[in-house]
Amino acid sequence: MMKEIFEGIPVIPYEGPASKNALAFKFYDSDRVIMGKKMSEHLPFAMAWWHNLCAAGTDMFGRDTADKSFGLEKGTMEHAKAKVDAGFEFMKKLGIRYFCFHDVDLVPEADDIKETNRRLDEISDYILEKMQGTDIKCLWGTANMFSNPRFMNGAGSTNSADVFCFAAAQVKKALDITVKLGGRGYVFWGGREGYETLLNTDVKFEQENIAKLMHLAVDYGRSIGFTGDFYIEPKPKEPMKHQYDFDAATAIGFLRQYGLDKDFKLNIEANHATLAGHTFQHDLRISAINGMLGSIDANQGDMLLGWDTDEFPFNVYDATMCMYEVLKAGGLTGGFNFDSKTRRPSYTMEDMFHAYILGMDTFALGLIKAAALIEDSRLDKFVEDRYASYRSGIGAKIRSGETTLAELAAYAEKLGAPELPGSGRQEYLESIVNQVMFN
Ligand code: XUL
Ligand code: CO
Repeated sequence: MMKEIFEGIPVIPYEGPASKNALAFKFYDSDRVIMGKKMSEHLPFAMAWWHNLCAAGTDMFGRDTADKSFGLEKGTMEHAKAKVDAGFEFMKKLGIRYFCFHDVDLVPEADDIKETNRRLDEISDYILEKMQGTDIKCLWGTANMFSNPRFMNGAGSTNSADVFCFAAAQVKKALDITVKLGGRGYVFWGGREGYETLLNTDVKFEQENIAKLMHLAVDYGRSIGFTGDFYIEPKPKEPMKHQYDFDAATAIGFLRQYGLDKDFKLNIEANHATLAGHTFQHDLRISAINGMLGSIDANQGDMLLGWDTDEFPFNVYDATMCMYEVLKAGGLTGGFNFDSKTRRPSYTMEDMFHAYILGMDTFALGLIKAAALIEDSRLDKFVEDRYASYRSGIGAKIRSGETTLAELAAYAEKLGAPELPGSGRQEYLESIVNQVMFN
């Protein structure tokens, strides 16, 4: 039997809202049926390899606080395997069925890409072995094309054709591994695809090249049997001053302009949406109404801080509004990846579990409350009634396109002046939300 890594931490049980046990779920009850589906099906949670198994609390002002060596020397293949062991033990104890990875989260990057790829073959064989007899799979994979100095000017958007080829090589290998591990999706987060100053940048040229890299990825992915979705993960800033995939609307426009919209959907991250000056719900809605809501990076930012803090989701209102969008969109083809990290002072192994229990319970509560809001139906009814004037008469003609500007102008002149459009009733609707949240 393999040595237990998270000693003293049991399989996390569901104990219900009254439990005071720190290592138990209070709301995430995997088999509970909500609107005809089990919670575990509504909420395909994923562990982010980078934050959970790699990040150790380093920030710009200080080194690691957490020990993620798992008893082995970092930077070795033994340590890479220990991370796999730790990851699988962690997921099993929490009942998590998916993981997400960047290529270089899995293995230490070598100087020569051939050696990095050999290491990726070795580790993915090992992961496959660990997957056997479990229901754990890959949610999505991606290539880290932002940490290595060669990507300082971007990957697809780089000024160097040689660097572009390195990006292509990493995408190819990350796709191979994603397919090998049964991945549902493949993500392009823009990384350094953006610019610092227009004085040295040809924006059109760079965007065309990003699209070229994505087309090449789609062609290659389909050729090796990848049937899942490709995703863009929008983000407005960090690390570049201006990122090309600013928000959902920008990314959708880009995908359509370059003919990528059949193969791509979006992976919406809460903290990225708020950095773009939107609510999380806004970017989910924009994705959903365009048929492009694919997957979610579940985290939250801090409104007092202007950067990507990647905190574990705690805000139940936001999680409720997220699940409201997800339920209305008919669910996700992807899942909920905790692109979240424990705070620097939360450095113990137990904190890793507290963090996931918090995140999973927050989304479970969000699911329960979103279903209750839909079943309550007062919000839906209000929105339906609000647009009633378009269901008959001149409104119906506008909707069906059977009118002209001249006809509408004549109608308005006959009217003299319209009545006010009706109260938006925001405060009333917010009180319904509170009533449902705390009934
Ligand atoms: C960065 C971020 C990434 C992507 C994957 O802000 O969210 O971790 O999710 O590259
Ligand atoms: Co993310």
